[in-house]
Amino acid sequence: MRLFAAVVPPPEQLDELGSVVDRLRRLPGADGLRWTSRPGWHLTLAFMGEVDEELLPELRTRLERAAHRTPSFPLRLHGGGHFGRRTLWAGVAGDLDALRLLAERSDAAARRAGVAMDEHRRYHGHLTLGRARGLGAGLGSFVEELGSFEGGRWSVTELVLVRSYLPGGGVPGEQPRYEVVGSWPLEGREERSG
Ligand code: 2AM
Repeated sequence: MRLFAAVVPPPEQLDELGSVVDRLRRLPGADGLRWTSRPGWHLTLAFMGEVDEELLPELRTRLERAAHRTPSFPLRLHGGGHFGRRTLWAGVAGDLDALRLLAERSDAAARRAGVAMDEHRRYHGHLTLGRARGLGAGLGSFVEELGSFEGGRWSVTELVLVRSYLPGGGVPGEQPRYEVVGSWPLEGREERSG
C-alpha cells in the first residue's frame, strides 16, 4: 500500500486557503494546472511509497512513539512558492523547527520499521495546490497572489498516516484518493511557543 505521514490543517484553516485558491483559479493560466482538491490537502511529513502490509503494525508502533515524544506546536499557512515549473504550493510559518523535527522523526520511524525510504533530503514543509499540465507553466502570478496570504494560527496536535490510492486512469484531472489509516496525538510534555 502507498503511504505517507502528514499533518492535516483544521477545517477553518482549509477554508481560508480555499478562498485564496478560488481566487487563484480565476487567474489567467489556471486551466494549465491540475488543482489538488481540498479533501486531500495536507502537509507531507514523510513519503513512504509502497509499503508491505506486513510492516504496518511496526510502522504504527514507531509513528505512535514519534508522536508521543513530540510536543504540539503552532503553525499557520503563509504565502506560497513553486518547485520548478510544475508544482505550486502554499507555504507554512510558525514553529518550522518543530515541523522539521516531526518530519525527521516520521522518516526515522518508517526506516526503523523496515520501510525503504528515499535518500534524506532537507525537509521543506509545503501544501501542494496544483501541478502544471504538459511541459509546465509560468507559476509566478499564482505565487504573487499567494504572497499576501496569512492563514490563522493553529496548534498541530496530531500525526496522521495516510494511504494514497492512485487514480485508475482514463479520467483527465482525476486526483488520488486519500484515506487516513492511523493518527496519534503529539504528546511531548511542553507546548512550544513561537
Ligand atoms: P507533493 O505534494 O510535493 O507532490 C502524496 O503523494 C504526498 O507525498 C504528496 O504531498 C507528495 O508531495 C508527497 N511526496 C513526496 N515524495 C513523493 C514521491 N516521490 N512521489 C509521490 N509523492 C511524494
